[in-house]
Formats: sequence, C-alpha cells, structure tokens
Amino acid sequence: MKTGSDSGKVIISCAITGAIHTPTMSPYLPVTPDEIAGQAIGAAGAGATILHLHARDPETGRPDQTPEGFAAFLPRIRAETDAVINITTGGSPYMTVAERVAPAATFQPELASLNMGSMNFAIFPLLNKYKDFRFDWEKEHLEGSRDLVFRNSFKDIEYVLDTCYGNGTRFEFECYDTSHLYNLAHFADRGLVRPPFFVQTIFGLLGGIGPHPEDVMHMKRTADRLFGADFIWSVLGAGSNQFRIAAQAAAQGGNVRVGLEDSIWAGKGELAVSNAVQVTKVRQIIEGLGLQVATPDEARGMLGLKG
Ligand code: KMH
Ligand code: ZN
Repeated sequence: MKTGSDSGKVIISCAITGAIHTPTMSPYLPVTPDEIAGQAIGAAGAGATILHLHARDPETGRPDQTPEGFAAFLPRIRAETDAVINITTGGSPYMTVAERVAPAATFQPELASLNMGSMNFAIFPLLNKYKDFRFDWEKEHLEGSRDLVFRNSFKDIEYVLDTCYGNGTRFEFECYDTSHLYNLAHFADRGLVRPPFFVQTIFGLLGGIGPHPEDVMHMKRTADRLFGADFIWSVLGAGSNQFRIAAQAAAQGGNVRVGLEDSIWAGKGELAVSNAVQVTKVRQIIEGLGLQVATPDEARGMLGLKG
C-alpha cells in the first residue's frame, strides 16, 4: 500500500477560503484578493504543501468562480510561494459545471479538485447558530441547502476531465462517501484517469459519510482494495473534526487537508485567526508523530505533477 508517508513525508493541503463558510461566521475568513493571497502565502510559509483555492466577491464575500476573480490573487501567490496550486472545480454547489471548470481551464494549474459524485450538501443546520447575517446572500445560501443537490453526474465528471486533462492538470479526487471511490475506480477502468490517484476522503459533511474513526477506516480500506498501490490518501475532517481526523490519518500513513474552507476553528470555541494557524497546528501533530511535512517538490514527485 502506498499512502504517501511510507517515506515519512506528509502532504499538507490548505484550503484557504472555499464557498461554504460566510463572512458572518468568522472575521478571519479571507475574502478580498489581498486577504486570499496574504493568507495563502502565510499558509505556505507555515508548511502548506498544496494551496486549494477559491475566489470570492471582495465586497460581499459571495463565492465567485470567474477567471477574473482568480486572476486577482493567483499571480501574487505564484510569485511568492513554491506551493502546488490547486484550483477548485467544485466552486459552489449552486453553480453549473461549466462555470465551475472555467478557472481551472483558464489557468491550467498542476492540480484541480474533482468531485466524484452527487450528494445532498446540507449546511442549513448552521442556521441554529448564526442569525444576524452581514449580507443577504448568506442566509439564502444556508436556507437553500435544504433543497440542494451538489451535482456531479458521470457526464459532469467527464466534462471536467475533458476540459482539464489535456492541459496536464491532475486531480484531487474529492470523495465524500464510498460510492465516490467506486466512481473513481470506474473512471480508472475506462482509462480516463491515470494513477497515482490523489484521493481526498472527506468526513463529517451532512450528506456525506460521517466523521467516526470507523468511517475513516472504512474509506481507507475501500480505497486500499480498489486502488492498491496506486493512490495517495488524504483526509479532510469538516468543522470540529479537522484535527482529530488529520491525526488519525497521519498516524496511518495518510496526508491531511486543513484550512478555513473546511473549518473556521483552531480549537473548541476558538476561531482560527488565519489559515497559517491551522497549518502550524497540523504540522505539530505530524512532527509529533515522528513524521515530516512534504515539500512542494516532494509532493510533485509523489503525485506525478507536471511541475
Ligand atoms: N469544501 C470541501 C468539502 C471543491 O472545491 O471542489 C469540498 C471542496 C470542493 O473543496
Ligand atoms: Zn474547495
């Protein structure tokens, strides 16, 4: 089994801002191009190997999937870090796949995310916690998720592959449940994707698999069975599950993803004041286990990136 840290090297992905959290939830969520670039550079300085990037409208914080939105911060991040750039093709679950793929098609990054199946994507339970929103769209965004299907049909997945693969972009395969691992195996069987597969297993989103340690083990065992030595395993624990799941996976040869996209917390009831804070914390976990954080070039080798 090849999990990424057979060499003792652990890839830290940091997802800087995403499309789920909103400005009311944390004043530290980066929204403007300067904030996104500044926090991405800070995260890389703290040890992030890969930067997973989304853009937002600088006035309202609303997810923005236009290439222009990304153009406002990508050059600075590329100039000031050596981190692997990973552009989202998930965008926001409210967008069409054509909108979602446009930035990755335009900027042809080394990595892009690819969501491996459709699912409910429920964030409305957060309405119990947040009441007074700074911007109207935030409430609609949470309310709308009662009836939201994050659509990633087989045709949608093929569309992203067709659009990006020719550019040498490889993928962070986002798998929110075991069926998504089987979907990836299906694309591999058809020869539409090539190993090594960077498999991002995601835990604790309502609509996907849960955050229990047995859920983590089940996803890992299933990926081991389907992909053998052909995958690099990473985990993303949503919200308060972030560090516990990162520690479990790192101890078992996995790689980790942190960042304010997936959790705004640094600890119980303590907001993370930056992405770098989370990277530092997970780095301490990794090094405490006697492992080392992979450099961007080491990750390029592990994941077969174009560099
Ligand atoms: N926020 C993650 C759970 C994407 O950008 O393609 C999912 C994600 C999707 O990162
Ligand atoms: Zn994302």
